Amino acid sequence: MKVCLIGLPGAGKTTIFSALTSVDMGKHHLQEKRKTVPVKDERLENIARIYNSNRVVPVVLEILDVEVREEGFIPKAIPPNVDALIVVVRAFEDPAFPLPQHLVDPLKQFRSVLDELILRDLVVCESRLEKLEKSRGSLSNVEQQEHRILQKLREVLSAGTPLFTIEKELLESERKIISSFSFLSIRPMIVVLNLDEEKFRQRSYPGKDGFQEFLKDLGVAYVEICGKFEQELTELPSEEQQDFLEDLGVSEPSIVRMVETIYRHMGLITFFTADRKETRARTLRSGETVLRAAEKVHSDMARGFIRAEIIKYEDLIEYGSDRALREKGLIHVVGKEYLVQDGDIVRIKFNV
Ligand SMILES: Nc1nc2c(ncn2[C@@H]2O[C@H](COP(=O)(O)OP(=O)(O)OP(=O)(O)O)[C@@H](O)[C@H]2O)c(=O)[nH]1
Ligand SMILES: [Mg+2]
Repeated sequence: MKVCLIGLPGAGKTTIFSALTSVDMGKHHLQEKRKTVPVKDERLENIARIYNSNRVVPVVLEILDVEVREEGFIPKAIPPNVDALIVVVRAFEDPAFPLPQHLVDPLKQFRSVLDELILRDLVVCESRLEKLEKSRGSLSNVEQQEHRILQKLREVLSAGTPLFTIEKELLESERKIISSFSFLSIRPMIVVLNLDEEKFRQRSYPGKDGFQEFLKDLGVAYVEICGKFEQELTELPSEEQQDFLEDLGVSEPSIVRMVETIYRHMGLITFFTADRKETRARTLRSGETVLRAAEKVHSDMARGFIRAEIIKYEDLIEYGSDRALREKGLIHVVGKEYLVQDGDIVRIKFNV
């Protein structure tokens, strides 16, 4: 999974990147501005212990901190395969990096980033529509469909609305057609509110209620982080970090809270594959079938899918071995339509 940090210059993107990834900010400009962090999941080790796996492979989250272009708030090139956008909004004062007066309000900051995303999508949409309209008489069926969808999208964007608000209504065939445009505003969005220590401790800042309400109505997830404080913590030994976090009033580092927010917002679940060789965590969207899970493991498994065996995590922990589970009838044989649940241990039987 891949996420990209965007936001106003000086909003604290690099500070938060460093807090989330423990990349040294001083060396940040020398390093690649992308880092993968393992997604912590205690179930993984527990499963691996039972199967005596040689290798344990967590889900990884890749975080990107891309350069902002001269004007505007969004990097010129957001990689097309980014799964979600993390919009950093600033609610701290820093006389060395003042914000323009009209952008001090978090909602206005967010709105200006959102408007830029929408505008960029609109430009892409219109330029393609123009081309299609030029050859109006000789469009293929697919092009006619494309024309119809793009008109619909243009209407949404022209009203100042991001595309993610209608993403769920699209047909699979429509999604496929528009995927090549790599629209920006179609991706799930999570706001990271970057607070200074005082405001973070008070859990309050000017405009908070209105901002949260706006995001909720629009369908954007929200998480508060004390960026600078946590960035500084990453420079301490990990035993000391926990005490400082507790002093700040949080039980876990912001990376944990952010991953949780991303999972919840995107409706993601975790399933596992496990044997002697390796125990591995993988993600799926809630409501996806075991055939889709097979596809994620290996395309051959999906192609030659016969059936799957499902073990519930709690059952595995309680009974401790495949043998005991089998005796209790707790290894469930399912067909390709089975909807995978969070915590399922999935074993695909296939033949190619
Ligand atoms: N007081 C305070 N300062 C912060 C906080 N977070 C970031 N800063 C400071 O704000 C300045 C800008 O932060 P960056 O992380 O570089 O911002 P950015 O979004 O990466 O900026 P660009 O890369 O220029 O777009 C730095 O001097 C940070 O130290 C915070 O929570 N409190
Ligand atoms: Mg930066």
